[in-house]
Amino acid sequence: MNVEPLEIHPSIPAPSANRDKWTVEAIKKLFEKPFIDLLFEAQKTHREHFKPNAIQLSTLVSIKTGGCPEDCGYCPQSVRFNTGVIDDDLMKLEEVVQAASTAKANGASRFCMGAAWRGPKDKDVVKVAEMVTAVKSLGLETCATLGLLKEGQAEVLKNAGLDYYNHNIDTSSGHYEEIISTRTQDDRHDTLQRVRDAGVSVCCGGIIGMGESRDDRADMIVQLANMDPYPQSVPINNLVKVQGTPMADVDGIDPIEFVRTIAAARISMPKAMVRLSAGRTDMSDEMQALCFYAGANSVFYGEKLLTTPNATAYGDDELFARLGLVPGDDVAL
Ligand code: SAM
Ligand code: DTB
Ligand code: SF4
Repeated sequence: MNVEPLEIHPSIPAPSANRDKWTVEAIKKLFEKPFIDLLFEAQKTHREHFKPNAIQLSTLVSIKTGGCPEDCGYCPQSVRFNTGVIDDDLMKLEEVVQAASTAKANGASRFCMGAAWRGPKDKDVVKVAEMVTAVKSLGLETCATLGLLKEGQAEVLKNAGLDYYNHNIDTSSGHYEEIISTRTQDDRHDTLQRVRDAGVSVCCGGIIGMGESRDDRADMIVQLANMDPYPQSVPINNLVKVQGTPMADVDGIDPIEFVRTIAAARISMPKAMVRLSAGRTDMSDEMQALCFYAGANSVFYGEKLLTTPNATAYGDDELFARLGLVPGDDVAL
């Protein structure tokens, strides 16, 4: 009997080993482990793929500040909240190059350009593309976070030399609507797909400490870990509570629970860079050390995040020296 070869429609994605690999139950089981066991497993996983004492440094710059039409409840740059952030137009190319040169001289290996847009217009993308090319020519890895991307925009950035695009899912699917109403999480997944399709590496994570439950944290990690492929870079932010935002007075996260979240990210996304991102000013050195032990191997380095203060470079240098952590971009085995 003649059997016709099975024709797979080109629009149907090929089966993937990663899709649906993790369940919320499996991630919750990780969270429920005794702390020492969880950290040991995370550290073992970490050592299979990364040098245990290496840390990568990224520096952020806000290339367009404030006046954003979106209503992300955590964000000091939303036009809807009175936070005292002073709006600023898109930075000039020379200013960005200057900031990137300084970041490089200070030891950063990745430079991330953030803009307070819902998403860029095509003419904005052309300008950011010029910045990307100029920053890349300094020998830095490039990252941009510009909001939702329309068709074709990721390709323009890729052609300019963009290495990473940061776009976070922020929280669980269930908690999301408590935080943001002007864009859905699906909108974010669409942008992430555009980034992947253009061949740009994905930097995607979220924020902890926004009043979410452990189930929410597990759901967020599952969404990240089941991306196909999972993000190359996973920023885990501790909410920076900014006066004037709806999240200014939310109860903070238990530090041990935060460390557990880092460990769950490391175990479920073994080869990703896990970045201990915003919110380090509220963390003790000991908490940060636990995060590094749990598998975080990157931080934002420099006095400022986008609009809020970061841990100081001086304090970080001291902390890395105390812990024997060696900054550099060569962190993978
Ligand atoms: N406007 C673009 C967007 O939202 O996609 C890019 C910049 S936005 C500031 C990038 C990310 O920073 C947000 O998705 C959020 O995860 C994080 N972020 C913003 N404000 C924060 C805060 N107060 N604390 C912690 N993370 C924050
Ligand atoms: C990410 O996950 N965290 C960074 C970066 N990606 C763009 C932003 C943190 C912003 C903290 C609040 C501020 O400084 O405005
Ligand atoms: Fe705008 Fe981004 Fe802030 Fe949301 S997180 S308000 S999109 S700058």
